[in-house]
Order: sequence, then C-alpha cells, then structure tokens
Amino acid sequence: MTVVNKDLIAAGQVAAHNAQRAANLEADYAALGGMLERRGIDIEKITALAQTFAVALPSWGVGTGGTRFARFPGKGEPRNVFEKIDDCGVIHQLTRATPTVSLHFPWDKTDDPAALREHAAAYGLGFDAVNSNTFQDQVGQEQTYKYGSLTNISAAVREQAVAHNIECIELGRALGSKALTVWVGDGANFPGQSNLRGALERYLDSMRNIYSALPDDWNVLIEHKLFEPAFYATTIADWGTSFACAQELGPKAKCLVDLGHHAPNTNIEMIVARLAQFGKLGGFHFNDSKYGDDDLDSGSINPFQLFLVFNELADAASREGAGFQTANMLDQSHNVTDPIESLMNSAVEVQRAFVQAALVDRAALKQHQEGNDVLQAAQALKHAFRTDVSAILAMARVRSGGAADPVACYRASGYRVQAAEQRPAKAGASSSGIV
Ligand code: PSV
Ligand code: MN
Repeated sequence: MTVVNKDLIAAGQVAAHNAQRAANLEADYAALGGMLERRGIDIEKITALAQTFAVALPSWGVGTGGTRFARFPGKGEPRNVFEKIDDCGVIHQLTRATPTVSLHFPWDKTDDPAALREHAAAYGLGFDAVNSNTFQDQVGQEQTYKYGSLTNISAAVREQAVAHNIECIELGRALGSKALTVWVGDGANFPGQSNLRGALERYLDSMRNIYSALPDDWNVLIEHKLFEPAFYATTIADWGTSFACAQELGPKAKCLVDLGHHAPNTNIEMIVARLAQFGKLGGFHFNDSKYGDDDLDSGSINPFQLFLVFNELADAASREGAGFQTANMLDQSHNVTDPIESLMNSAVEVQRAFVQAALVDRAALKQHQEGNDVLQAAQALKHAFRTDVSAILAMARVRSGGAADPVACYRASGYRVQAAEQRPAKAGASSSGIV
C-alpha cells in the first residue's frame, strides 16, 4: 500500500465526519449484507473487492471546462500542474478510489519531473497513462497542425508530432507512467479534402516511429473518436480503425475506448467485448453523454450502460484470469460544477458499476442463455444493476481511510474557499480545463 504522508484535509476532520455517520452506515451495511446473503453473496468479499478498485484522474479535469462558446472559470482553479496534483490529492484522500493521475502534455509539462513525482507521492498518488497533444498548436512550435499532425501531408509536420509523442514517453518514464495515449483530431471537414486511405497510411507510418520508441513494458493506447474537430471524416473515427491500427503496430499497441466518442445508441459494451476477445482492449476514458462527446459526469445520464460495460469486463476477467487488465481513466469536462466534486462523484459511480457487475450471478446467467430463457437472462443483469450498493462503497471508503460521504466532507472542509484565497485568478494564466 502506498504510504501517504500528507493530508490535504485534516485527518481529524475526516474521522469526525465518519464517526457522525458510523451508526447509520453500520445499519445500512448490515441490512444489505443480509439481503446479499440470501442471494449467496458474502458482502465482505464484495467490500474487499470494492477496495481494490482504482480509476485515474485526468489532470485537465480539475480545472473548469467550457464549450466552444464560452468558459466560466470557477473559484480557486489550479494554476499549474502542482496545484492540479493537490486537487487530485483531495479527491483520492476522500474517495480512496483514484490513486493515479493521467497527465496531458504540454499542458502539464514540467522541468522537474522528480519534484512532481515526489509531490504526488506525498498524497499517495502515482501516474497513469500520459497523453500527447497534437490537436492544437503550442507556443513557439515551428509547424502548424491546422491540417493535421500524424497524418499531415508534410513530413516536417509529422516529424514534429512524432517527436512530441516521444518527448511524452520520456516525461512519462521519469514520472513512472507505463502508457502513452494518442488521440489525434486529424481528419477532413470536406469531401475531397484529403485522401482517406493516404491519411491512414501516413498515420500508421508516424505511429510506427512512436511505437519503436516505447519501452518494453509500455503500451500505446489508440483513442478513437467519431467526430470533432474533423466534421466530415476523422482518421481514427471508430474501434474498427483503431483495432486495425493496433494490429498493424504490434502487441504493445491497444485500443482505448472513450465512452463519449461514439454515435448515440452505439452498443459500447459490445465494442468492449470484441476488443477484449481479440486481446486489444487497452483502457477507457469514462464519462457520459446524451448527444455527442458531451464529456458529462460518469454515470450521470446512462448508468445502465456503464454497468453493462463493467459486466463485459467482469466476463473478460473471468475468462482471461489475473492477466486481464485495462488502464481506466476518467475524461470529463466540468463546466457548471465544482470539478473536485464531479470527479469524486464520478469515481464513485464507476466504482459502483464495477461492484454491481460483481453481483451478477454468472452461473445462472449462463444457464438462462443456454436455455434461451431471454427474460430471465435479462433479469439476471437487471437484478444486479438494481441493487443499491451505496453502503458497500461507503464502507470500502471508510475502511481504506476515506470519507463516508466525500462531497459532504469536502464541502465542510472549506478546501475550495481556501483555494480561492490562495489561488487568485490571473487572466490568461490558467492551463486548466478543456474548452
Ligand atoms: C478528445 O476529445 C479527448 O477525449 C482526448 O482524450 C483528449 O486527450 C482529451 O479529450 C482532452 O481534450
Ligand atoms: Mn478521451
């Protein structure tokens, strides 16, 4: 277990918060335990499993996001990567479900990765996949990405984009990361703008160069996205293209599924099943959406879909054994809520789906499927999904040193008020949030 030697919220405050809620939590936990026992499930085993759950925080998520129209900054936003890590530390302290942070370069670039690593470690935080950014031009950059990066017609632009990805790997190595996530906005806004096949050939060529710079124990995660910013044809638009590229590149290349990057009503859990079946499921960016890539809080719109994704992951884990692992991250934009609160809630919602999926009676489900008992098969899933596992989640948090109710504890702590005093807004200085 990671040693945490620095608390952002006084340990005594968390303990008092939990003590106030202890009797109610014990009662709810005992009632749920009795109910699960009648289903042949040992609540203690499920709670222990819940305690193993982890999802990485997106460094860019702790700043207030925005839309193409406007951004309404929040108070006390982090102004640099060290302050972002502080906010991530609070989230992990209270939820105990977010022990790693996923950084985005050059937004989070630091000259002193060792100091950043140490800063994070003091909160018990490590680093998950690092993300490259060739979807916008950076200050001082020689070539523009206006017409694409890894797929650009110009070799000089492609070289610059490849070099940036290799630099991300180097920074990630210094921080203890083990994966690079590559998402490119490359594509076309008009039919005829680019040769569709030629663009993918150039993408593969660039990716081969990045792949060859990967350390042996690293993965490169290919993130697909249906549309935006390329509104006619995105080069890596779907899981099929992502899968084909991962196959071409080799065993260290895998696919990353960002839940928001699909057309409405797409059967995302089936994509998960397919990628797992062929050994190419690398990881996730969790979020929720109603219309497109809305980057809404995980589980806020369609918690059943999130559950079904975890049901496929549980199925894959039961087939593949301990070796089956995915890199799980949140990727959300918080435009109208306090980002710390949204991220805490979202981590808990993803954890909820993970725990609910563990309640599925897999033997019964198999029997219903083999007997073509469609109704009962569907009910087997619904039964698990409808189980309110809140008491398990709260107990897991309390036992791991977190808060019974993270948002209430955070609000009572006054962390945001203090941050607003300590981090006065400076026009144009914030590198946080997605716009
Ligand atoms: C693109 O929409 C995306 O999902 C990618 O993961 C980016 O790295 C991230 O959002 C931040 O813009
Ligand atoms: Mn994403």
